[in-house]
Amino acid sequence: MALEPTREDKFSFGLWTIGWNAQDQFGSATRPPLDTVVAVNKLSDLGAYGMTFHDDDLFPFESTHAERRKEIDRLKGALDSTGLVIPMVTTNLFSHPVFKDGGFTSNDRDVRRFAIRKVIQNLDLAAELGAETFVMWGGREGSEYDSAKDIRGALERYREAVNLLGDYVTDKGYNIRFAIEPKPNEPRGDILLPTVGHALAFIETLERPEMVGVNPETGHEQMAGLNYTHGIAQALYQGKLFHIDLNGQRGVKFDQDLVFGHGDLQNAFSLVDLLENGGPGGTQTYTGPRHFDYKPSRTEDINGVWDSAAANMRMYLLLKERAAAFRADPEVQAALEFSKVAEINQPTLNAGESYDALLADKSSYEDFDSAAYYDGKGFGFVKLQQLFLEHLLGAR
Ligand code: GLT
Ligand code: MN
Ligand code: MN
Repeated sequence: MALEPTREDKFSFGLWTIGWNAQDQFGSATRPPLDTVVAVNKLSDLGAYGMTFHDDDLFPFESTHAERRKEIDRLKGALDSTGLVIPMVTTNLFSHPVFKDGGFTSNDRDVRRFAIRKVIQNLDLAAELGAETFVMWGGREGSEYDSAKDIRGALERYREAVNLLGDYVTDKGYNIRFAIEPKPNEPRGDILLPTVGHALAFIETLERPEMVGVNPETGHEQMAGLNYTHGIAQALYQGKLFHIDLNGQRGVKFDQDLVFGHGDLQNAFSLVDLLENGGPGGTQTYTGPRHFDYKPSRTEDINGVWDSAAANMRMYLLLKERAAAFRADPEVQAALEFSKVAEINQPTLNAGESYDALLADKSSYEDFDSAAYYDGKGFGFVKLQQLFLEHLLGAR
């Protein structure tokens, strides 16, 4: 299997990732700004198929129409000459001081109206560039102090905003779907819709739930101590995996945005196996962009930036190769069989069986040998996990 990324792999990067100049809360930039055209050309050379951006990544906040147009046209020229595409666009509702208490859910109504206008303008740009996914990461939607935010009111305003944007996209006939990106905290003390589960529940309250899905980020779920692969599996199960942000995170701490696979490698392996193989006897479960939302570490110069961009894609392809080998190994297949992994897909009741029939089935209860499960009927999960790790390590 090829480890050289191609367009068919559908790898994409945020302009804000490779373009991050490494300024953080404790220190100034260690790298100069990256020009958009240079970014597009280099991503194309590395084998990526797409780039994504926030409005403010492309042109400064409150740019004039002419300034915006100049940057949009420069981007379009680079896209035309490379064949790179813009699969997703998102709006910056978090950097400018006006959004210090959020955009859609700021306590200040004027700010909320301004935020919706900013997003509508950016939706027009997304449509112009052919983006089919519009991400909403509400990093400033939240609070530090419970006394300062009426959470039910804030959720209602969030809902109002997303409903309105759904109206706009529908009326304009844009081919765009929304993807909410959860995060538990940072920059706010507590962020609204903190996990995949919260977002999925919120989506069901919307007027057009079919237009809205999730964009889960590896590190964001792991910051909350959650299993990212489980979150992605549930999003897939509910038909809501509209986009994905891949990166690396090592445990419950600040958002590290490491290269994909440079954090919890086991979880990265199970994730790629899920996306590419869909479990035993399955097939690819997600066909959208494999989008990397990472930050090239502050220690790196521009060469390190491009090395790290390439590393994301190579990690994904290595894990994909290892996952294919894992699935093809007859010993793994025997271990999966022994562990009854596929049996979870068998309905618990027979076709057409009612609870009356279950109650009448003595083998299910009266004659069932529960004692056999004491020092017997082991599931063999540890043996299976060892095989999983040996494949991950390239030992098989
Ligand atoms: C910001 C955040 C990311 C989001 C981006 C989309 S912006 O960098 O940390 O997780 O995906 O708004
Ligand atoms: Mn992050
Ligand atoms: Mn992200």
